[in-house]
Amino acid sequence: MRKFKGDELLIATHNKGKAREISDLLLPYISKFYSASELNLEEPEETGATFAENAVLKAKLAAKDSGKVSLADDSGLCVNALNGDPGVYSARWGGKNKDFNIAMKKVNDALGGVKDRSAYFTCVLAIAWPDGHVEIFEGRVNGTIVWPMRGNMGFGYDPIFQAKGYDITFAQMNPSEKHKISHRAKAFDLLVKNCLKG
Ligand code: ITT
Repeated sequence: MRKFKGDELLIATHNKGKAREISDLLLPYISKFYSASELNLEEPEETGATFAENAVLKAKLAAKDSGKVSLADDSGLCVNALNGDPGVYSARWGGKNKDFNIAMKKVNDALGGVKDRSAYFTCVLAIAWPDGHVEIFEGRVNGTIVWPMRGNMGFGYDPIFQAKGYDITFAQMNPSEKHKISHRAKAFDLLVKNCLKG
């Protein structure tokens, strides 16, 4: 596995909520971050059929366009009774305006009266070097879809996701609490252990 030895990293995301969480999680390890939007990098079309394909596509393109080692995150909410939807389409369920109130309502409406409201968030991180080398890591957190929405922290689907063993949603948790258990935090643990340390 290739180690990242530099101290500058490009975060290949145009999602502000994600960028905030990623910089929180990487703060102890990286001294300088760039973001894809700050460098005016084009937002690629996510044509992959899986989280891993999309994460690799985003990281490789950013590394090629910027010449910097780039980290991409492809993530989403998978609802078991909906056969894993919205899944890789999680961002797209918010429509053109990325309105997650609409997306969350769509999830709840699709569930209707179904008893099984189990779901998980997944996060695949891809770190790509300008020479095309890539490493990938995945994290998941299991939980339940709740309704109505609760809380105003976090981003995306956080107001309707309650992790297993908790009675508050991700949007009701302080960021430091979410960072202890989230799908993103788990993927980051693997990234740090395998690529950033030693
Ligand atoms: P980039 O591709 O530019 O990173 P994006 O928002 O398009 O931004 P994705 O394609 O990975 O990112 O879509 C993931 C969606 O899943 C994202 O828009 C959120 O709505 C949702 N999501 C991912 N992680 C989440 C989290 O921790 N809490 C709530 N929602 C999350």
